[in-house]
Amino acid sequence: MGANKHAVIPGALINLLREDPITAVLTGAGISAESGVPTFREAQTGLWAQFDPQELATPQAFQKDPKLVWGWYQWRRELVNQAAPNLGHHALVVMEAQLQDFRLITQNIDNLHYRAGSGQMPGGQLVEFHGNIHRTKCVEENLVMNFWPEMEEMPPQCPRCGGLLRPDVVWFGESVPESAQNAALEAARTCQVFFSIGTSTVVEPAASLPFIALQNKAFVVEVNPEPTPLTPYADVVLPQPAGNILPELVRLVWGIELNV
Ligand code: BJW
Repeated sequence: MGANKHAVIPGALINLLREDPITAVLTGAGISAESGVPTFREAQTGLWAQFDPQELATPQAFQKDPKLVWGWYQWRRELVNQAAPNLGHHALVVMEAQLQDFRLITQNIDNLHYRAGSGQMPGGQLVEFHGNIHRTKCVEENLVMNFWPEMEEMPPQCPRCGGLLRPDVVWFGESVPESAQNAALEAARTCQVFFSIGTSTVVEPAASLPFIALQNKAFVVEVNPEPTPLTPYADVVLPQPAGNILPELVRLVWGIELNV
């Protein structure tokens, strides 16, 4: 794209979206930042400031100290319950409504895309690549639960087998569920436009998705105020907060003003 790569919303992108391309979007923690949810690598506050998230989000940490890891997720669950989807999330719902084939892959576990309304229209799809903090699963039987018994002793135990319950999320060293992996790969391979929004593009296998899209000749757009390993390769870089630039994009492409 040469010299105008960093221009704010180039006409080429606006025109391309008006042609109704097959579109895939990968989001990361940055899209929820403007909802007040700290990004994964941001310092945690208060009690949690002394812990490294990269060490807590592992099966080894849970094995060593299940109460500590459960407590961290409990704190984050409360935090996301108090948060609301922001204009960035809402703009992606508009894109899903306007585009006939739109796949949204999120690395976020906070459920904010779903709460905004994503993945709920014909032709739309929401793939939770790293799970969802509002579900738990039993470490013994992998039984997934949306509700679980509150117990004095944390973490709670599986009502069926008595095994410990853990959040139904993907930790470092664990595999992404096959169905999510397949859906994301298909989206990256078949799309004509790929957006990478608010992700550091370092955690695999999600970090490979925009590069797979590039290999398959998709037009790749990055939305992130900070550079990432994808930045030098993206066709368009929009170095701004997602909550500013995505509403502007839907306004310019479809004339839709977001007043949420
Ligand atoms: C804004 C903004 C605004 C701020 N607007 N933007 C190949 C090479 C090297 C390592 C590996 C490899 N393959 C596998 C690995 C190991 C590992 C890995 O990738 N490690 C890296 C650290 C190098 N991957 C795995 O272990 C994965 N499993 C796997 O590959 O299985 C196969 C296998 C198994 C065993 C052996 C070998 C292979 C699993 C990864 C699971 C990641 N899970 C987590 C935790 C989920 C639960 C939880 O949240 O607690 O997922 S880790 C964490 O990182 C979380 C996130 O979803 C994920 C990505 O983070 P994200 O979204 O990028 O957040 P941040 O905070 O890093 O960045 C925020 C960005 O937003 C920044 O860029 C800001 O600038 C930007 N931003 N405000 C727009 N307003």
